Amino acid sequence: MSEAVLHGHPCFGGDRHKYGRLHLAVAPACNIQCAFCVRKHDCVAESRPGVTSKVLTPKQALQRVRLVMEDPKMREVIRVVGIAGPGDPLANEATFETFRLVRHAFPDLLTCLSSNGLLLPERFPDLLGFGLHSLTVTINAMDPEVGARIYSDVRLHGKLLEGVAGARVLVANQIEGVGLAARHGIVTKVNTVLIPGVNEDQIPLIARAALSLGATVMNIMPLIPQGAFAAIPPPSEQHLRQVRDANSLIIPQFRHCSQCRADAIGLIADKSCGGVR
Ligand code: CLF
Ligand code: SF4
Repeated sequence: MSEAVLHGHPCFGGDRHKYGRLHLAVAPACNIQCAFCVRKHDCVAESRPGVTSKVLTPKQALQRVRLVMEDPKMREVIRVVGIAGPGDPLANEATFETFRLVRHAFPDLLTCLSSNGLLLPERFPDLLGFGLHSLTVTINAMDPEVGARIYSDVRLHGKLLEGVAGARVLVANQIEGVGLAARHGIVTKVNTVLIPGVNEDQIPLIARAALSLGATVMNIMPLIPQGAFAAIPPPSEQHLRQVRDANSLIIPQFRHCSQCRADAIGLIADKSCGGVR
């Protein structure tokens, strides 16, 4: 990991008490359905991925960056501009336009994107085109049979792929995408949702794949039970710690994730940092 990353990016080992991120919620559409995902576009009370107060256009997003960076306190804190939803960033053209606008106006801010990875291989040239700095791919299974329990459908090029067929394509594209990004010098992280009783046995397989593909860090996050997985109890803190500890023998673990909203702003440790200011 480069010094700039270590010091500046709170989700990649940078000082999370000093440096923060600004999420731009420009990406409402998604191309898969995860069993634990419920997206809301009007919620200021909930703080979790998939939630935003408002979906912004690329121009509104740039305006938001300008407003935030006018505040001297925020200017001290914000190092990263991230797009992480509320849907999948790569499934929304607005993501690319927003990054182009922000890169041009604020070349010193690190650009960061979080995706399910389905479109990574085909959209990778566009990410290289505007100089993406860091990438997160959420991989919850390596085995498509397990993936089929987590992803009810996958939509690619107008085709609906259900069950194992969809999961197989998704996993293949995630693997190809992580490898591409790491080989091109993009700092890459793999996020995995720990879903008790569903994907525990997959996690070491994901960790080994992430390491061999060139990812720098893994982030194992607890399930937030909702949607089709609403009845699954989330892992206890002790369970989560055990899984992180075990997998830290394979690849470094990021342990400070706040499972941010799509419009979060400020320090990742600050749970009140979501919502439009
Ligand atoms: Fe945002 Fe994600 Fe970039 Fe960080 S969040 S797009 S890598 S700038 Fe960070 Fe938030 Fe956890 Fe994500 S704490 S949910 S890992
Ligand atoms: Fe929700 Fe993200 Fe899964 Fe899409 S990829 S269904 S936005 S969790």
